[in-house]
Amino acid sequence: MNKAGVLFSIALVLIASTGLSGQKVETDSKKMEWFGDARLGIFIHWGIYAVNGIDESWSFYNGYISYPDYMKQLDGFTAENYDPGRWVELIKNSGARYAVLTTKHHDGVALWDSDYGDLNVVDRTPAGRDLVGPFVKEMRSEGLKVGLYYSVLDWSHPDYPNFTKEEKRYEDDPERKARFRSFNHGQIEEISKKYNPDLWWFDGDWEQSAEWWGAREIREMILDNNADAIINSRLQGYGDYATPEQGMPVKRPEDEYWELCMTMNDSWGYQHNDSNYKSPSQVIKIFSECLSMGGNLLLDIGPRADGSIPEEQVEILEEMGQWTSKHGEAIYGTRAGLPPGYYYGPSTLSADSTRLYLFMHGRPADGQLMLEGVKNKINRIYVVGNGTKLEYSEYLKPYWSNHAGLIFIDVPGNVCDEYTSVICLLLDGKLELSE
Ligand code: FHN
Repeated sequence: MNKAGVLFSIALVLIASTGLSGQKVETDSKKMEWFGDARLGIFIHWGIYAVNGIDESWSFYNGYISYPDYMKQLDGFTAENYDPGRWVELIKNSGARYAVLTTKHHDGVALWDSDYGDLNVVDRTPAGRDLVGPFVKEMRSEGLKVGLYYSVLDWSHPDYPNFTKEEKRYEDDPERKARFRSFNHGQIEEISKKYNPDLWWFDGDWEQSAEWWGAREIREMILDNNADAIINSRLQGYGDYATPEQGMPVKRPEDEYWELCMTMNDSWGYQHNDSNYKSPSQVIKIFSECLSMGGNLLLDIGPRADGSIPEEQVEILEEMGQWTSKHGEAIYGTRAGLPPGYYYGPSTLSADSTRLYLFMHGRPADGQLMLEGVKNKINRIYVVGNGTKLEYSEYLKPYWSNHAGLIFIDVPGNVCDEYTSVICLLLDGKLELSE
C-alpha cells in the first residue's frame, strides 16, 4: 500500500473508532486482528457471591443483603475443586479463542494475592491462594488469549465515594480520591506486571469521569507494559472496542470491533436458583446474529464457590463446541455478511469476500432457500461441515438485464444440522451485489 493508502486506512480506523462509545483514542488495527478473527470468547464471573448464589456485588449495593452478611461469604469460598486445566479444556473445546476472568468485581474482592490491601481470596478466604495465575498459565499453554476483568469502581474500599445505593462515603474529598486512585492504579499495574493480559475488560466506569479515574493514565500504563494489549470500551472513552451487554444490536453497529456479552441463564455469577438457561440452539442462533453483524460473542459462565462448573453450563459449552468445530470455516476469520434484504437469515463472508456463508435455522419448509442480489457467477454451493454439493436454480435474470437474478437453493432435510446449518456459496471472485 502506498503512503496515501496507509493514511486513508488510518483515517478510516479513526472514523470507525470515534463513532462508537465516545472513543477518545486511536486504535491500532493490527493489534485487533486476533480479536476480530476470534469471534467467540467465554466470560467467567467467579467470586464470593457464588457461596450464597446471589447477585455479584449488587446484592449488598441494592440492599438485598447487609454488607457484613455479604462479606460472610468470604468464609465459604473454598475453591477446593478448582481445576483450571479442566476450565481451559472446556473453553477450548467450545470453540472459544479467548476468555475473560473477573479478577475483581465491584465488591472489591481480589482473586489474586494483591499487595494493595487484604481484601483478597488469599488473605481472607479458605481458598488461600492466587486463583488468577493458574488460569492464565493454562490458557497460554493451550494457545488461547487471556482477558482479565477488573472493576474500576470498588464499593468496599474506604476511600471510594460510593458504598451502597443509600450510603455515600463522601461527595468531594481530593485526598481520599487521590488515595483511591493510587490504590486503583496500583492494582492495575500489579495485574499488568503479574499476568500481562492480552485483553483488559474494565467495568464500572459509569460512576466517575475519565478525569476522575485517570483513564488516560491507565491506558498509557497498560500500553507501556504491552503495546498490543486490547482494552474494552468501559474506560470512559479510552478503550478499543464496544461492549453491548445482554442486548442484541438490531442493526450492524458502527463500531468496527464489538462484542456482545451475555449470560447463559439470567445471572453472571453462579446462582443455584436460576435455571432459566437458554438452550444450545438459542445460544447458537444468537451467536450467528453476532457473526452476521461482524461482532464477537462473550458467553458467560459462573463457576460454583468450590470452582466446579455447573452441568447446565458444561452442556452448553459442549454443544457449542460440536457446532463450532463443524462450522469453523464460516466462523473464524470471517467478516460481517450480507446487508439486510438479500437473504432472510444471518450470513458471513470469508476475509477475501469470495465465499458467502448462509446460516439457516431449522429446515426450509419447502426445501429451498432464496437469495437475492448476488451478481457473481456461483462456482459451487455446498453444505459446510458435510460437503454435500447442492443444486440451485436462477430466475428473474433475463439476458438483457445487468441486475442479479433470484437464486433458489435446494436443501434436502438430510443434510441439515441439528441446530443451525450453514451453506457455502463459492463465488467466481469478490462478492458483488445489486442495489
Ligand atoms: O455490574 C456489572 C455486572 O455485575 C456484570 O459484571 C456485567 C458484565 O458485563 N457488567 C456490569 C454491568 O454493566
